[in-house]
Amino acid sequence: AESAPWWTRAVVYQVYPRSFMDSDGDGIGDLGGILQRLDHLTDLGVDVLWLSPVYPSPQADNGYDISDYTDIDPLFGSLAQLDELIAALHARGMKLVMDLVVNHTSDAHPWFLESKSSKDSPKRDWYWWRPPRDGMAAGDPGAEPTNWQSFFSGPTWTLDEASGEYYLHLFDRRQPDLNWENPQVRHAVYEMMRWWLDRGVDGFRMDVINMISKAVGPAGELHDGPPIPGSALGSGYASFICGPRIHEFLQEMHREVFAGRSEALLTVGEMPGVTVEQARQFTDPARAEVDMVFQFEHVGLDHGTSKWEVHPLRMRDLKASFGRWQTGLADVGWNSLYWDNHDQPRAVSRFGDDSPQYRRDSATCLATLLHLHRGTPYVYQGQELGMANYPFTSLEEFADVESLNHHVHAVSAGHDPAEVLAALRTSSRDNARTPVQWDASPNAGFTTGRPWLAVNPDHVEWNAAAQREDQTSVFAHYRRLIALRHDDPVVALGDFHLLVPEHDEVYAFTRSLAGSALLVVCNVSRTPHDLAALLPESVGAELVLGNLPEDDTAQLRPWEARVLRLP
Ligand code: ISL
Repeated sequence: AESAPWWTRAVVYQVYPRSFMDSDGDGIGDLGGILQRLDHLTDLGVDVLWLSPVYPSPQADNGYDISDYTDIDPLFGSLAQLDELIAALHARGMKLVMDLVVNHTSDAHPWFLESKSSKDSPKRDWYWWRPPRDGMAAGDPGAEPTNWQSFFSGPTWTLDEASGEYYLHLFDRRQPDLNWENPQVRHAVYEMMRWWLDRGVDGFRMDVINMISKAVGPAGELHDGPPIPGSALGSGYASFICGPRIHEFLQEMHREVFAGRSEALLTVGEMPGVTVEQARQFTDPARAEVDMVFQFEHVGLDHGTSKWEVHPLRMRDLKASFGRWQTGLADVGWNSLYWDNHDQPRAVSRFGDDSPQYRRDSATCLATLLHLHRGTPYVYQGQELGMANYPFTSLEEFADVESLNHHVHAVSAGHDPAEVLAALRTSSRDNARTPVQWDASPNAGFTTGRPWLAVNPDHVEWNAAAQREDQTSVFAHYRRLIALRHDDPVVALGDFHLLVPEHDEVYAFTRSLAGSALLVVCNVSRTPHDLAALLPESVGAELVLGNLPEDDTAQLRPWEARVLRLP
């Protein structure tokens, strides 16, 4: 156990800077604000801060569209403040992981401006430029080089009128994809990464890193994907999710950037669509690629044909999915564990029960369930306070490019605007992006100005100031879960074994290591369950951590979670 990497015992806290804390009254969170709130992280006990992008950016996708990789956007502060943050975190025994967004840049990045300037530009080949489809004229409907649909609606190709060619963007048109086939691109990225590590950062969260390799033929051919039902477009997944050179690129990156210093670092690759088998390869230490990946299977279980059509999560599906990931990465590789991030609606509203009666209990129950799995847990800002989805009522309240693009496309395709709005309300990423609720004052202590996105009105009750004083709060429960991982090697490293896989309302498993074992039981429903009948081994076991006041009955109360030590 002593020889296991440090991040097997660590908990990561994600800061989405624009919504964390505003120090200068412009309504947008900033580095100064993070520096003011470091005690919150220390008190919670987290080990690593992952900072979403703070680089210069036109902010088309809130910083995931970068126009300069080696500076800080004045909106957020300065390089000097970033240095201050690194030093302050290190002084508190925490590490800083930066977001690395290198599948694409902003269309305002000098590389793209140069690439776009002419077909003969030395940087033309740094991005994916293609002529219209054979026999078609630039701008004709369907003349795009492939039929791929963008993650943010519409085609993945935008025409540049001046050259008559299209450029590729898997996301918004203001996020052109870099061409990783070009070694100059790769080496420019590696140089930038070394520059940040030399500055003191402790690793990277790599944005959609499994999309950097595209399936491209010897003459530059790209291929249409299967049509998407009800759309003129197709899915390009087979061409860009874990493409043919992905392992080669990550291994090269490791050699060029991390070699010799990887042990102190944390690298996590964000990988939509990754399978367990692929993740096992990505995270096999012997292959030297990344430490762990963010997989998406569990956050897709409640999706219909798209993320905009959701149904309630079936607990058996979650168990089967988590179970396969736990087993698949048991002897080789490592899991990351998350419910929430800046792209997902709030878990307490989505998988829990955010009614007044059960909000606290379901938030702490879901937290216990996740944190007791084997893997590195990630806490997204506000999750530790039980922050919930926002009560959106009109389109004007949304800011997210994905939501706004979806609305335009869905309405122009003939969908009922009221239904599109209802889908945004449930599934929009803006649910996760409302400002952190520090206290009960008018802007929740987030800003003295006008917040860029509305503060949730529930902040008068749900806020950090109230919870820090309260030993029964969501915050206090997270603190105990994090301490437990630090203190108990069974939590960090124990083998996982799923129990009662078919049960719809009780999620149970054991963790065991060197003769020591924990039993974790979570009632993910409003119905009480007879624990002794369901899991007789629980009778008489010592309670290590629970989310409700201790009682000696064998009734598992609504949304109750217990961590028990087996004799
Ligand atoms: O958010 C999603 C689903 O609603 C995903 O499709 C998301 O776009 C995908 O997980 C990739 O996310 C990352 O890259 C995007 C950026 O918008 C996200 O914020 C980021 O986490 C493009 O850089």
